[in-house]
Amino acid sequence: MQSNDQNLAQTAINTVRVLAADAVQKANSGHPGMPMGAAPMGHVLWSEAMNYNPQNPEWANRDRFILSAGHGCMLLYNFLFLTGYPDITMEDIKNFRQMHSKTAGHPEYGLLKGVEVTTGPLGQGFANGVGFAIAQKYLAVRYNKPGFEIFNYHIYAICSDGDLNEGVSSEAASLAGHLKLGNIIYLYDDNHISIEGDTKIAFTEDVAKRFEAYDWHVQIVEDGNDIQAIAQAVKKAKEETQRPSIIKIRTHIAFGSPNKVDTAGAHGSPLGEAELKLVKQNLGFDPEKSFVVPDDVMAFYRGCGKKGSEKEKTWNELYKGYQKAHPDLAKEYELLSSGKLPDGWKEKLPVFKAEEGKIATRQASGKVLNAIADSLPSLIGGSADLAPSTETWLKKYEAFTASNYAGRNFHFGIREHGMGSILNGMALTKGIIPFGATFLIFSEYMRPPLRLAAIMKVRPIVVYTHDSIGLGEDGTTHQPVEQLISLRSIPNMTVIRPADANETAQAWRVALEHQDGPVLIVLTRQGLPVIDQTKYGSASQLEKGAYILSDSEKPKVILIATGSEVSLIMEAQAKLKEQGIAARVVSMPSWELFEKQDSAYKEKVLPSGIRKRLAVETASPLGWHKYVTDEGAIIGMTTFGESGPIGDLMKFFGFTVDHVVKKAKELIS
Ligand SMILES: Cc1ncc(C[n+]2csc(CCOP(=O)(O)OP(=O)(O)O)c2C)c(N)n1
Ligand SMILES: [Mg+2]
Repeated sequence: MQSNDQNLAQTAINTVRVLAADAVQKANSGHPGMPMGAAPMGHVLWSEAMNYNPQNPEWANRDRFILSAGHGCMLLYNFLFLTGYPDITMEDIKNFRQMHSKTAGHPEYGLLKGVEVTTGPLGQGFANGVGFAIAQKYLAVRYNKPGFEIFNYHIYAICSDGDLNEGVSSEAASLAGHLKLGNIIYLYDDNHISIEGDTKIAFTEDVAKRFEAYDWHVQIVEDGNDIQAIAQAVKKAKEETQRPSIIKIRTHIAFGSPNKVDTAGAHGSPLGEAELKLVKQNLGFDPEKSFVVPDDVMAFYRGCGKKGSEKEKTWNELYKGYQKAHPDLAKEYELLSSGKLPDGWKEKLPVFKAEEGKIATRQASGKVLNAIADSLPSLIGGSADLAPSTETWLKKYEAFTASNYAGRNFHFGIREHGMGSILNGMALTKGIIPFGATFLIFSEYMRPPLRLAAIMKVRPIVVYTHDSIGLGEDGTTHQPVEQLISLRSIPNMTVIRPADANETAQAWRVALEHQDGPVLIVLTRQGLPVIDQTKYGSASQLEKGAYILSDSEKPKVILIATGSEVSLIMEAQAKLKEQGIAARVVSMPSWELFEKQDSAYKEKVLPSGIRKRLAVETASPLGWHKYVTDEGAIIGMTTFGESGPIGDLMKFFGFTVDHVVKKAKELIS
């Protein structure tokens, strides 16, 4: 009996190998080696280690699986198909890497149910998992009650040499060890091969020692085909609750391929028809047949999937009891995990008065966050060691630490890249709205996760302060110039640069109501006047992306600005008026929100009949041409800034009332 089981397991693993090689061969593109080498660890995960229900890929207490080595996606697709996820069929396996198929060249969240996160850029999945783990810990302390451990899931990942080469895995691993995230179980596909050959050409560190130094629980499995040893190690990793676990598993890329095993050539190219036949012969399959799943293998994996359904049923019973015993908490979780927000939070948004004097938008943002925090328990976040500067600390709440997972403030450390990836993992957990913060210039250090959040249409909120040369003396290295346009160029991204304190409150409202894609709130270091809403209308118009803030009868010229430059063009408008020139002021906090408006609204704000338009923004002028027309002009930054006092900088680079007035007059003369 035992040996029958072993034979079946072996056939099952070989089925996964051959199916992966078949799909890559048919697509004539893809990565066969990784799935062939990692099939045994995949088998352990899907046949016994993980709790999942193919019938409900969104089961709240499912274990999360992340294929950090996203190129090996045929491994994931195979297991989703074989265990019975209804969203994927053999047809989809055969359509691997074809246009509009669910089985894209790297796993894509939202395209195929069961894929927890989009991966491919190496290192990201590893770090996303830390975000998933943080989210699990937060949900567990908030909602678990004695007798009702409703959230006890683990975060599994398979990561590769490439993942561990990438710096972001170090940032994330360091934080995970520090936070004692014992819910993490990572399997390292230690195959000694990456694209250029043997990993020893560039990667000779002692990975086990490295992770021990991060205070991880490290195990080594010498033979990646020994499923008992892998299963045993995973079991131990589950028992370890105080440290994240990594299991270093020595595998062989393209295992089963007589001529390509252990070669870099098997990483990212089809094996070739002839070699594929040899693989099949070698593994006991008919060399003339493709896409074969033996009946007993199918029955076995479908059985594993069914066991998962039973597990969810048991959990559902537990949850029913929880709903009775803790109705308020259950209702809260159900509301927040549905993406809705509790009633009443919007009423908590502060309204700022013009008499209050100047206030930096970062300061206003801090006030807003603290005003709404009580009513939004799902809102948690922090900064990359800049909370005092970014004003993102929730004053009534504690820090999230290894001994206090109820804390809502995160010390991400000076790890912007890691923070970005961790935010994505958090944002992918229903019931959590994460925010992060740093200086706008350091968005440079977190572009990869921002781009992935945009691809996935998930919504971390990122506060970026010190948004221009207006930060002054810190100089060129800290003064953003090209960042705004570069971020605006990412599809599905929403960039909001509010003009004053009230627009800042509205930026938070929009960010919290937005669901499909990251939102960046870009804020000043320097104080800005509060625009009088009783005189100029409500800042809630920010939701439209651009609006007429102040108009004149029959305007000859339209002044357009974002953020700190809005108050500047307001002053310019007044000066122009003194000189008998009618100007309209448009506050344009978000291009993306404006683009979503209908053409009638756009025409109202920027009528095609008024082509003399002047855009003013302390950033690269690139892209503004669209809004100013060929008869307009832009006052922007075409060079880096300089170290100096803000007043001198603004004067030197032309961000003065007189310069705006002069330019506007030039336009209409
Ligand atoms: C950030 C990033 N850089 C480069 C690549 C291109 N790339 C894909 S896989 C890979 C390395 C392959 O080595 P490994 O991670 O060990 O995977 P294996 O060959 O063992 O499957 C590289 C450089 C990538 N996907 N992501
Ligand atoms: Mg490798």
